[in-house]
Amino acid sequence: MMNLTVNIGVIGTGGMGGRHARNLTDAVAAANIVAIMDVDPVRAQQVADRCGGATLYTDADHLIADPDVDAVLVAAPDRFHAELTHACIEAGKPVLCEKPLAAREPEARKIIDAEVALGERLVQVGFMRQYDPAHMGAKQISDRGDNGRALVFRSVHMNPAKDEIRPIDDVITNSVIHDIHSARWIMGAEIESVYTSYIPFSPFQPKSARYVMIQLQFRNGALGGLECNAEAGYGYEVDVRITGETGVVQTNSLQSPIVRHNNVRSQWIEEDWLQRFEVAYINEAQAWVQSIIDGEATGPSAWDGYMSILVADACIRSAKRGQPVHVHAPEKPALYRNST
Ligand code: ISE
Repeated sequence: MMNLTVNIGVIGTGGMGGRHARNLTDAVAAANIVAIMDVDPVRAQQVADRCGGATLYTDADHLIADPDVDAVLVAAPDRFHAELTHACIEAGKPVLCEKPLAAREPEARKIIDAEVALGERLVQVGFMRQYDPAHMGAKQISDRGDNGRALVFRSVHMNPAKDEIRPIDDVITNSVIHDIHSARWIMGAEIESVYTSYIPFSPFQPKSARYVMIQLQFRNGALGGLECNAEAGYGYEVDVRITGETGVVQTNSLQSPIVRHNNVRSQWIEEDWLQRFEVAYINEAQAWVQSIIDGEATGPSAWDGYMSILVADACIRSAKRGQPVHVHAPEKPALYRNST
């Protein structure tokens, strides 16, 4: 049984890392930030000041090795997630790693192998939709069987416009990765094959993707459809819809009130994921801290992170080939028997 306070080191203090640091300071019980790392010392200092002070690092390995750090939150750029998570496992420290767990399947496989060799789960992956009340409610109703067997999963993921032309690999591994996890988690089934279609930002940038549609076939015979707009332009929306034998359950997850005024009915749409999933991020971090105190990892595991990347890699291959791609998944290690 750990102490009733978890001393946390945060790696990466950009938008996501800064929000996690704020949540751990203001909203998560039994959490105490003792160390912060960022290559930008000014930003790291600003976040440390916001969190009431912390030891500052510019080298992540030094933060991970700090004896005062019980657990690590990784919110560095995606390309560093796998090596940092692996370093935490080597140090025997619980880690909440933002998605994706890795940029590609082989890196994620190494993390699975390291946890299996250790014989203990230390990794939770930042699939925070699993802690979103709207998603949790939809899964609970679907699991309860109110609509009979779940036949079809659909997700719609509308991203605000960014001032960048995103390659399809990035859209899938950085954005659609959430939808892939939601599909596996809500349906409680593995994905057998994928078929990706997409619209590039322009005909002159054929490897870019502004709109991605992915058809899924699950191993249990269910179907899925993922839609991700990388350039919605009007705001940020994420919703899921599960069609069963006798009915449909779907989230209606705009959080703001509906306003009627001057013969107009309006509803403000969240600007980004930090606003839309504000509660989910707090719930996610609280569950992570509690799992550390309880000494038992919970939530999205390294296996969930691995399987999402395995499917994402298949989605990318399907986009490039223009044909369906089978997902060849290895046997799930016993360590993850309670995982999705
Ligand atoms: C971002 O990194 C997130 O994780 C958001 O949840 C997702 O909606 C967005 O597309 C990603 O870029």
